[in-house]
Amino acid sequence: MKLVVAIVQDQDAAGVIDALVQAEYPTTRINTSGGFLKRGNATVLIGVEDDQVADVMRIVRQTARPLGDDGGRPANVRPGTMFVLPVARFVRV
Ligand code: 2BA
Repeated sequence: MKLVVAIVQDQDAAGVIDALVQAEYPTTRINTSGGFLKRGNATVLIGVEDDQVADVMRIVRQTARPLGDDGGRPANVRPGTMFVLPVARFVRV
């Protein structure tokens, strides 16, 4: 299992989450801020099986606003930044 940590721009977060939920991926949104610009962004946590990681990353890529369509985003900010972490244990109580 892997945890995908996707940092996306505030204005894109709802669309990214809607697309992930539509595809039946569980998501948790944390409202965060970038350390450099100190502007609000959103961190989306998605815990999935290894073979689902590529699909999750595809959905984030496709639904976060592409470069060139800034939607108010500063030019140097990418649509998304993703980390893929191994999950040692997943427990639901
Ligand atoms: P921020 O830290 O507010 O960074 C916003 C943008 O400012 C970055 O866009 C980058 O273009 C620029 N930037 C960041 N640090 C810089 C520095 N030390 N010197 C010059 N320019 C700098 P992105 O790279 O697209 O990052 C967007 C947001 O994603 C970041 O917001 C941060 O919240 C997160 N992020 C990016 N890389 C990260 C990493 N390695 N670890 C943790 N969070 C990261």
